[in-house]
Amino acid sequence: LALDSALRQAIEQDGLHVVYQPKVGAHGQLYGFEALVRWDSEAFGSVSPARFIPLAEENGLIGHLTWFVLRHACHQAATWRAQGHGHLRVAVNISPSLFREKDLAALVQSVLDAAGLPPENLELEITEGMLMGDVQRALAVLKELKAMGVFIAIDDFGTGYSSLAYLKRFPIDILKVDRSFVMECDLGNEAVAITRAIVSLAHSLNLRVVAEGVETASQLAVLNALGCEEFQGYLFAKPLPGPEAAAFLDAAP
Ligand code: G
Ligand code: G
Ligand code: MN
Ligand code: NA
Repeated sequence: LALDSALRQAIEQDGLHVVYQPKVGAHGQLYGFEALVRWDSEAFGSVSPARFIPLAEENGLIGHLTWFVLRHACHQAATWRAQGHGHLRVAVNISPSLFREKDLAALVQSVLDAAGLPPENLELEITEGMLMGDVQRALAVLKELKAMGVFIAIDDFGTGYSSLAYLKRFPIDILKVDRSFVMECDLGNEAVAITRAIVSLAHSLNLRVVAEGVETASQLAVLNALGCEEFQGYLFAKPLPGPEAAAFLDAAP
């Protein structure tokens, strides 16, 4: 069995699962979770999404895969909501090809309806690259999603080519500072200057800032001093299976 056929099978037969990585404030308060897909294949072992997401994009499977993750994430968020955690946002990564090809707003609306989840509990993470290319289309899709009440975050920010002028045109709520800057922000090199510039740009546009890939207390101290609102990374928790995420939730202040 080839990897792509195995992936197709896994997607069709619920062979994937979703894990949840917390996003917290400086005092440990919980804002939400990022949903990340996982695949433990019988034939190939545990395959990284860095490998199978591009494969899904090439093979026309990304729509199905994203629908799977969205359904699981929204169902999970609806469960947490019913348990009294109505303020939590669950974030789902949206691939460029899906963003270009499918009616994303309709897909998202149908999943929200089925899960009975209010739109403000859902955040979509897109990358800077999606705002390039067909700008009019990107703008139209994002406006539609915004009008529904869903939150929009720009993932891996700082690695693409967005300019300030560009960002201002799009209805965005959140910037996620790429891990490559977070990793070096306490080393006294240019990473801290870049991170400071990103935070200041974000705040001038009234966006919240999430630092991703925070691994050490020293990074956290720098990022907190720079004004980042939310933190995500191994310092707090790895991506957790649903039940462990629930335990993390119960332990949060
Ligand atoms: O979870 P991990 O760090 O292994 O993810 C590797 C890459 O795969 C990251 O770029 C992440 O954004 C991406 N990824 C993980 N889950 C999903 C998903 O559900 N959809 C999409 N499009 N990308 C994902
Ligand atoms: O591209 P995106 O930002 O969605 O990718 C998130 C990826 O980063 C996930 O695969 C997740 O497992 C990984 N990740 C999350 N926190 C950390 C961290 O603190 N350190 C490292 N090295 N990777 C992380
Ligand atoms: Mn992400
Ligand atoms: Na990222």
